Amino acid sequence: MIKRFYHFINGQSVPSKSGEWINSINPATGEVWAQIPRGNRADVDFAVEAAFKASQQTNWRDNSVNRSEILHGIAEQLDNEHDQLIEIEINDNGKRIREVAAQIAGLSGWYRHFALALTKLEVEELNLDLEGVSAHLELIPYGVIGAITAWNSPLMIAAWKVAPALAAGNAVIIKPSEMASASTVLFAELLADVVPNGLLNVVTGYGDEVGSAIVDADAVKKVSFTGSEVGGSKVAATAAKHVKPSTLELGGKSPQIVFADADLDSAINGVMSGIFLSNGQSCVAGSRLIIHGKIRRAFVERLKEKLSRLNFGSPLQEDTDVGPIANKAQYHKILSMLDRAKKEGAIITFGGSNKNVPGFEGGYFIEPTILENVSPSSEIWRQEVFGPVLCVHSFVNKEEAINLANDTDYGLAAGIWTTDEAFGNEIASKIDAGTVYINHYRSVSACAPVGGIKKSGYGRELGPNAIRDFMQEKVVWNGKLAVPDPFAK
Ligand code: TXE
Repeated sequence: MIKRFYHFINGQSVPSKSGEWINSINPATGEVWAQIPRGNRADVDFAVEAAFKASQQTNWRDNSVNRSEILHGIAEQLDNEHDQLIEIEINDNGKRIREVAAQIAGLSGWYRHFALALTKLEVEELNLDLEGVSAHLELIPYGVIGAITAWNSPLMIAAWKVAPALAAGNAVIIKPSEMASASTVLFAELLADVVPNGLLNVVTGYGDEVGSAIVDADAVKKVSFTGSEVGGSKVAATAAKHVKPSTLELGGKSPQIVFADADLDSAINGVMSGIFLSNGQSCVAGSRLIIHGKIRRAFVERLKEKLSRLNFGSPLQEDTDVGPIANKAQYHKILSMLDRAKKEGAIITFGGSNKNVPGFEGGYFIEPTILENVSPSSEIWRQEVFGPVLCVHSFVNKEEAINLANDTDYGLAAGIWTTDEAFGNEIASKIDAGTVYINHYRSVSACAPVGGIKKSGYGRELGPNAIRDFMQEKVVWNGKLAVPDPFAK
């Protein structure tokens, strides 16, 4: 039975006005398991109208409804219902249950964090260098926020946008990826009795139909986007046309730099988790291993040995190590990039092909892959693969390591492995990236901003300013002295 999901607008599940549907394919089997509405501008207009109306309610804007309590309510509902969301997200994007369960169990934490952070937002008195006046800063919500998300971690990416945006007093319209929309729709439905109508809406469909219409809508005053560089640059262009801000969290080509003094067990595990968890379909995937020449051979041999023990299978199975790639387009993109890499001279020293997994013959499985002899000018070294592909390059000194790491259009994350803490910090200060990890990889916290430099995007999510980023500043001046005649002679 193919399950149908709907848009969620103004507290109700509604089909698309077009009456058209998009098939959701289960990447483990290659079969259609659900359908989502193919939204259009009319659906977006409907959602924008509802969101605008909801965002203008005085008790929401001035927080007399207690937004913090509503966020706590979201967290509680997520804790009660998270099991339902896990399987649905896996059906859509094929991520392993161990990873998805951990992510979804953690969702309530993001909402609770912002419920608390909201209570600490205050009207700020400004310290002026002027006499006879005082001024204070008020923070006002934008109104309606457009949240456009990607297929790799739909609910976690949504949480990073929805929680602070609601905390700030906005209404939100989420456009999940057409490749993995179901969990976001169910999430909104589960909150029907928790979040007042119109404040949380989901419109599904294609980026150039629904996504672009959201960015183009006058009442949408800010857009937060996670996805590809191409999508992000279109979003930014449309947003600029309307003079509205956008935050872009885009791709990466993150380096993992391993120095000769590194704790090799940790470094190997860190490099593995950086690139092979989620099949490398993670914005911070540590896809370039830059390693001291002295330890390279032994390091790669140990990596290969560990990879050879991983078992492929259903992402719903607890003991599966490698599930499918999230969708057919991504599967073909990875395989064709591997083909071109070989033509450019890279040598595949592990994996390199698709994988036939018994019982899942229609699934999109690819072997974890290690490429050596990779030229720093080749496509595979420079472009984001978003797949389980690790490119290896050695260095002889720290200057070469830093140059290799920074010679990229991206700047999302980087890993540094060394037992010398001061040296690690010195290298970190020279790496161009929004996040640098020393002797671990992948931590995220609501207290630490996430985002990129260069073509990895701009603006930040999470961190101490996350709620303020969804608000605008207004300065209110108070005169304390009689105002003199400006033309007095
Ligand atoms: O991204 P898209 P895709 C990278 C990764 C991957 C590639 C393509 O390299 O191979 O992007 O993935 C919406 N106006 N990342 O095709 O198309 C789209 O519908 C408004 C990195 O999924 O950018 C979806 O909801 N919206 C990334 C979202 O944007 C538009 C995670 C992302 O889709 C739009 C995913 C438009 N014109 C992919 N065009 C990361 N940083 O983690 C598309 N969309």
